Amino acid sequence: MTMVAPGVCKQKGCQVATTGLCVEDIKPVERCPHFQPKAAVVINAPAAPSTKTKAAIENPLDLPSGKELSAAQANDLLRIEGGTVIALAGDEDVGKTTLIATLYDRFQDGPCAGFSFAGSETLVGFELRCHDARTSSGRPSQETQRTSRKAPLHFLHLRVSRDGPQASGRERHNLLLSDLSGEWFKLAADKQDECKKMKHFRHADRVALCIDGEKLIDLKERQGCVAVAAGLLSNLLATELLDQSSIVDVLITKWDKVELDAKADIHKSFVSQVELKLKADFANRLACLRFFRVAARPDQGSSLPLGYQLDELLTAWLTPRRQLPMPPLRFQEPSNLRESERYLRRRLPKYFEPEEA
Ligand SMILES: Nc1nc2c(ncn2[C@@H]2O[C@H](COP(=O)(O)OP(=O)(O)OP(=O)(O)O)[C@@H](O)[C@H]2O)c(=O)[nH]1
Ligand SMILES: [Mg+2]
Repeated sequence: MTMVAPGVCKQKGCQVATTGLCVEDIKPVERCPHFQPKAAVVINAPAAPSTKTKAAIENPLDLPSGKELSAAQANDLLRIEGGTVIALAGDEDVGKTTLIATLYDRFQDGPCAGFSFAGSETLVGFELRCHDARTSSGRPSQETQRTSRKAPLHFLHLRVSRDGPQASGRERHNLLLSDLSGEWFKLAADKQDECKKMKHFRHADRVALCIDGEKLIDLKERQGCVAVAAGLLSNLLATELLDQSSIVDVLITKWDKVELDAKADIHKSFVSQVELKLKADFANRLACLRFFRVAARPDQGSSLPLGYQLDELLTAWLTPRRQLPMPPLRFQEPSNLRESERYLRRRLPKYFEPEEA
């Protein structure tokens, strides 16, 4: 209910504040020189529920959705438990999301690469991604929903474990896999300004750059898809999101399509040439550049198993990386440096001018 208090009057005997009537009988009361209007006051109106209250009613414990982790949530998990971050990259439809979903699916039948499933903070997200590929979805063919370009960067999480060295109990590892629409990678391959936005690459332990095997066997498509992969690597290096400490795995996806093609041998030799060219152009600018031929979800006619080569990939991803040797000093250090300055010079020598000979 809304009531408006009329105002007050200083005149002796005037009860305008309670009756609304002027002692001088001036109408309307606002015209009386002694009348002082009050600000309109809303009394007894039920308070509109704040958005916070509404959210608290819908999700009283503020539980995570289980669909995916934001970059901030992934950071929190890494800070508390540690883990390995894999930044997936590659053009639209190359098979990034399918690879993530199949990695989870592989654990449904038992251990994978010696590791057992030990939980996930994004179970709902994995199940949603796997659903369309399963017969229970009622779809005639295996499909994965396209990742929306509007979806911000997000991560899927797998916790795996295996017996550690004797008496040390079970080892547990967290794997965080980024999922981002291929449209962003196409832009990033084209323009360095777009590439700069992909800051998560700087913090990734490994990059998995996917090239579409189905396009590599198509004469009209193959040069274009190699150009996107090379452009992306080149821009990630130029923008210093990757450098000589980065590990990049190039994944030739949908390998079942290559194997099934009538001209498989010719296509395999083209793929080998592509791998050699990428190695020649980029290997010495990275800590490691390796190649895997994978089929996350082979077509039904293929003899390749579900998740072909994913065990090898998982082993590589979960192997602790070797400590990089300290880069050799390229110049004489001044003797009066503080220890922190000495350390900076060793770690980031490119930011210091070499001493005059
Ligand atoms: N034959 C075959 N098809 C595959 C394989 N992996 C993925 N696909 C199919 O390729 C299509 C695209 O896969 P996605 O995983 O959605 O590709 P994406 O890279 O995530 O695409 P965006 O989200 O658009 O960037 C889907 O229809 C998959 O079923 C594979 O190993 N073999
Ligand atoms: Mg996707």
